[in-house]
Amino acid sequence: MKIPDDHPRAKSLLTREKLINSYLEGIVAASGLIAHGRGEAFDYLLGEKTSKPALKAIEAAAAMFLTARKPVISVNGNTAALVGEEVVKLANVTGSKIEVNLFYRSRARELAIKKLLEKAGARDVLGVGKNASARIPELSSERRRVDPRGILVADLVMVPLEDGDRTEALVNIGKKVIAVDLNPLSRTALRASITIVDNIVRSMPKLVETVEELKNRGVGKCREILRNFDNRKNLAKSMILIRENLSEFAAEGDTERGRAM
Ligand code: PTJ
Repeated sequence: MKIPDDHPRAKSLLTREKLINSYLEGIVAASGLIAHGRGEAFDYLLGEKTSKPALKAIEAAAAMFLTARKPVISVNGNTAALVGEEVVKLANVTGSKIEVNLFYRSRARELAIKKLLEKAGARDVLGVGKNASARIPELSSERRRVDPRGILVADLVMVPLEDGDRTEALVNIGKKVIAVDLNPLSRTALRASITIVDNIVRSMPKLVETVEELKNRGVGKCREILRNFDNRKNLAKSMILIRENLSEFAAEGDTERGRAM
């Protein structure tokens, strides 16, 4: 179906279309469509733009990438479908590895995601087939299967659009975790070292840009940014923003009612 360019929600509808097509191509899991709907609801409450706390988290995430020794970007179906190209760009500018890690793991989906990433320019996609031979302790889901050259030995793992249990397990085994999650209340958001509460479609290009800018300012600057970043405090700011947006919407409604009365 052609989405009219002048539709007020054209952007959002195009993103949905992308996910549906990727679902039909075997990249996105059926649950991934539901997960996106939950994200959309939070995005609405956040005003559908990259907020100040999100920008702060993006800056901290860029600093963490630039001071990491073995960073890995973990890719699931939704991430591949929505920002496959940006994942490859981010890996290139940060020297990160890319690893496929799926909750609903199947050989067909692993291969479809690998193909998509390779088409976007990735050279070595980890975590596919027998390469996901290591296990993360404390995890019983399919997410426990990792690549011994990637997540297993990483000091930093980026986990966009994650479901809570793995973030907790990764933190418990001493890894730093960067999450991207529109829900500031999720277990992933609360347990990650840095949580970017923003739509991945907006935040990934911004993260690439920020890494490129910060690269020229040296490791000292990165360390200073990280020293001054507090994830829980920053998450609280996203929650306050939702509250303020709701108050504003409610106040507008009240005025309308007032005028009508
Ligand atoms: O590809 P697989 O097999 O690994 O499965 C991936 C899904 C997404 C199905 C799986 O990880 C899952 O079930 O995730 P959850 O528990 O639904 O969590 C996904 C989180 O991502 C939710 O908190 C959503 O709010 C958030 N989210 C959804 N879409 C976006 C998002 N955050 C940022 N940008 C989005 N576009």
